[in-house]
Amino acid sequence: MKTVLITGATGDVGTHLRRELAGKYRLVVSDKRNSKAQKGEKFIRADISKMSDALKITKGVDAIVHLGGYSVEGPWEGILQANIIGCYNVFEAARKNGVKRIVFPTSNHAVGFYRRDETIDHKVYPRPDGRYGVSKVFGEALGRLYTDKYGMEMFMIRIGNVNPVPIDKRRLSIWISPRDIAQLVSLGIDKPGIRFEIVYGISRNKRAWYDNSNAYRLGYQPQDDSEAWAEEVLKNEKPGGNPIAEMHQGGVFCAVEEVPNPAAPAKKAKKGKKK
Ligand code: 15L
Repeated sequence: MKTVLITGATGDVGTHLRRELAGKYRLVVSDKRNSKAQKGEKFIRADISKMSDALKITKGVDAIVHLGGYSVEGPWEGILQANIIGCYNVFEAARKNGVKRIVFPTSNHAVGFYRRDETIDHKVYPRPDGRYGVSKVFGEALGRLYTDKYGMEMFMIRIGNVNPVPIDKRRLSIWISPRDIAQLVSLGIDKPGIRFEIVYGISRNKRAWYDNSNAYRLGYQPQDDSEAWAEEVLKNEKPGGNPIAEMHQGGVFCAVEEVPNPAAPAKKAKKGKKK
């Protein structure tokens, strides 16, 4: 059984993957935030913006699923520490510890400024829709370097939105179910002969904006299609909205400076004020 490190393991995607991949791999899970190890897991608390922590967590593993980082558009300092420095530290620590295979969940926001009336494949030039998108393009470029220069094996998944069900019109095009993302991540861990690949992390959605033939070529067989929820989702959709967001695949990320960060610690209620 392979030993697989999942960074950013307490986040949304990490939580789905830990459940879906339990029993398939020996999981080493790490995060900046504390978490209880589940059955069969080993938890290591680590801040990947420190190289010493990155070296510690990547020791003795067979593959890395590098989810750790800032997961939405936001202030540069947070993105710089977590997604630029943190990503570099994890890739470099992997190289130093002899870990060859990295699955890197990049994002639809690396290409978010493509229009919704376009279908794009894995070969398009990046069009990030913010600082967060740029940090994902950095991870893709760093991966390419580590393949070409050091012979490491990189599987880049431009994830749409992982959720048990699609939550709005945009997500009908980019949704991926937990079991489909788990299948794609497993493919990235186990498929022999990978050098550097980019695939889209979406289910087999009828409304997809992506030509995901590269993923299919590598053996991905998604089980789900967002269309099953389309009627209900569209019924709840409000008309209007920001025209820039509506025109582009990245949605609101194309139009604002900050998107609420799901990983942010909950703000403490002000003294004297009742919740
Ligand atoms: C992402 O890249 C984010 O990590 C996630 O939180 C969602 O916002 C997703 O994109 C999305 O576009 O829905």
